[in-house]
Amino acid sequence: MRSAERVAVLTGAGVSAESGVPTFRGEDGLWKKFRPEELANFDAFMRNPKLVWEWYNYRKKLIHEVKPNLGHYALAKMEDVCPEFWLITQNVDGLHRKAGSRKILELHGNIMRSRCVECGEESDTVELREGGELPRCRCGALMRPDVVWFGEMLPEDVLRRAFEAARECDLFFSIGTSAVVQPAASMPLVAKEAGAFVVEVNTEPTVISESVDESILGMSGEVLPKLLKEAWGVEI
Ligand code: BJW
Ligand code: ZN
Repeated sequence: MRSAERVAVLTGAGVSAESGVPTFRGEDGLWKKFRPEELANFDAFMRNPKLVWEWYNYRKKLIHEVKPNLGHYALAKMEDVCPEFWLITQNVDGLHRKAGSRKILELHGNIMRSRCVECGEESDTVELREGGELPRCRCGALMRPDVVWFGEMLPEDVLRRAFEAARECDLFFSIGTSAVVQPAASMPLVAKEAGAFVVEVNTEPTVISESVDESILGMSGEVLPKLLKEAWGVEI
C-alpha cells in the first residue's frame, strides 16, 4: 500500500452506516415495508410520486442531521497522502464531500438535488412539502430526485472516469458495498483484471470476497483509520 502511486476507492452505503444512514439491503434497508428496488425506479415514481417523494424526504431529513464518521475522514486523508487518487462513490448522501474529500465521482447522483422529468431543469431546494402538492418544474412537469434509479444510465462522463480510475490504479479499495448493483459492482474486478491489488473492507463477506486480494472484515470507521496509520503513518 505504501508504494502505491495510483489509488482508487469504491464506496457504498456501509461507509455511511456508522453515521446513522441506513444501508439498502438487509433488514436495515426497509422503509415502511418497501424494498429499495420497489421505490428506486422511474415506473414506481410515475405510479406513485407521493410515496417515492416521501421516502426521499425522510432520507434527506435524516442525512441533513448526520455527520461524517472516521471512515469518511480517513478517506479524505488518504486523498492527501496518495499521489493520484479517485474516490468513486455509489452514495448519494454527500458525506464524503462534508468530510473533506475533493476527488469524488458520484455514480448515482446526489439526493439533495432534484430535476425535472421533462426538461431536465435542476434545483437544489425542491421537495415535497408536508401535506402539500407534488413539486413541479416551471414547465409544469414533475420534479424528481436527481439520483440514478434501476434501469437508468449512470452519468456518462462520471462513469467513464470511474472505469478509467479502476483500470489505471495499482491499489483499489471496495468499501461498505454489497457489490451487487451494476455497473459499480464490476469495478473492483476490472481493477483486479488490469493488475491492481484489490482490498475489500466490509462487516460481512460479499459476492466478490473470494475474487479480491485481501478481504478485511470490520467496520470501515475502525478499519480505515488503522490502515491509514499502518500504511502511511498518518493519524486522523
Ligand atoms: C459495512 C458497514 C460498516 C454495513 N463498515 N461495511 C440483471 C443482472 C445484472 C444487472 C442487472 C440485471 N437486471 C438489471 C440490472 C442492472 C441493474 C442492477 O445492477 N441490478 C442488480 C441489483 C441485479 N443496474 C442498473 O439498473 C443501473 N443502470 C444500468 O445498469 O444502466 C444500464 C441499463 C439500462 C437499462 C436496462 C439495463 C441496463 C443503475 C443502478 C442504480 C442504483 N440505484 C440505487 C438508488 C440510488 C438512489 C437512492 O439512493 O435512492 O443506488 S439502488 C441502491 O443500491 C443505491 C446504492 O448506491 C446501490 C448499491 O448499494 P450498496 O451501496 O452496495 O449498499 P448495500 O446496502 O447493498 O450494501 C451495504 C454493505 O455495507 C453491506 O455489504 C454491509 O455488509 C456493509 N456494511 N455496515 C463496512 N460499518
Ligand atoms: Zn421542466
